[in-house]
Amino acid sequence: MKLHSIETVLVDIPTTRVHHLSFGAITTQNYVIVRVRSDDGLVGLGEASTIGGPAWAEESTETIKGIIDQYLTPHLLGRDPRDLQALSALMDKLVRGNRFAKAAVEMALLDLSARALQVPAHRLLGGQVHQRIDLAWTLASGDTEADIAEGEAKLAARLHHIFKLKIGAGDPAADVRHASRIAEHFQGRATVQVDVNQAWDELTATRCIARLEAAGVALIEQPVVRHDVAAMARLAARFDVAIMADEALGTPADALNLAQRAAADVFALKLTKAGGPLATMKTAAIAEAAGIPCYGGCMLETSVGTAAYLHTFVAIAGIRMGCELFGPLLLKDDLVTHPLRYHDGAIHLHEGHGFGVDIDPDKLAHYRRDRAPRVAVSAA
Ligand code: MUC
Ligand code: MG
Repeated sequence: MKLHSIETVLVDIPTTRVHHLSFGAITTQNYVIVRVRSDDGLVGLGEASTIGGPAWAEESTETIKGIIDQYLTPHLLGRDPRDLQALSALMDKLVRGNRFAKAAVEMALLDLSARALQVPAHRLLGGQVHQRIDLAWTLASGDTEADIAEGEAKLAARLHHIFKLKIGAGDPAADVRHASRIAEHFQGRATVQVDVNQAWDELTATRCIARLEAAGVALIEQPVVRHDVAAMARLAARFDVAIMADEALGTPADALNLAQRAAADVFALKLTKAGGPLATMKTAAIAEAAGIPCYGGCMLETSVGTAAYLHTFVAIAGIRMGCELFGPLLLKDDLVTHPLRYHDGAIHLHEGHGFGVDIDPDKLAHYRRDRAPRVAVSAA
């Protein structure tokens, strides 16, 4: 079997509401959809999702597409897509960094390989250890009472019992009041955690985390800038509340560094920031060796990327802190013929070969950027 073509399509899909993060507010999510085809006509799907363009990490959908088209595709065509390890190593040799781009391609190669072998993608990663994964929802409307109402609706629908709040955009004291009010409101009925997305310095983090911990917040995600591993280690040592590494944890080498320095109690895994499913599995192995539990993070993927993440996460025993694969639920529309199933506070695996999802051609035609230009990000 040989790789015949690699197609990259830029897609923009509006969100159901404004999503506020420490660095901006999102009304539209941006994607690169990767479609690889083999010489015998099979198709594999991958996706790179960015939040706020290059505001969360360095890559934007435009750079991802450029890297794939210009620097990866010419070297991958003609190769056997089932040589996942070899092609992953080749991509690392050809392109330094740009892990979102490589992840999207590797996802598509994995999907294609699994379809060729007529097995679910998780089989190629060692098989499924989780039947379901608890599913967090992110409350980020920018308004405390609106967040509480949204959380109540999610609880009533039995969709979620873990809520993540996005804070760090404004006055830290106001953020603490906002998060404390929500944590106290849902106490005993839902778990509340916060994602600061690198917004605080260590002093601010020390003061705020003490108050968040007292209010019952269960987990603090990426409180300080990603390179300040020393500050994360001091915070992790100082507080009982779990400190989770997100932006600080990209590669398996980052995982090793964080583990050796005891700089995080929990690792947030994401296929894109790691560089693909294989690097995510390596990161999870380091976490397991270090006794660090993992959380299944997301970048607000469509059902394409979400299915890729899910097939990887169900194969990782160390995912014990739930996941946030709710991207499709925050989008006004999706790209696949059969969206993923959500119920009883969890996301459930699709049956089928590969990732088990197929592109709906009408949806792709409607949302692809070269047919319908859309605004990417609005300022906070
Ligand atoms: C992040 O930093 O975890 C995923 C969902 C969300 O609301 O933000 C993210 C990215
Ligand atoms: Mg995060």
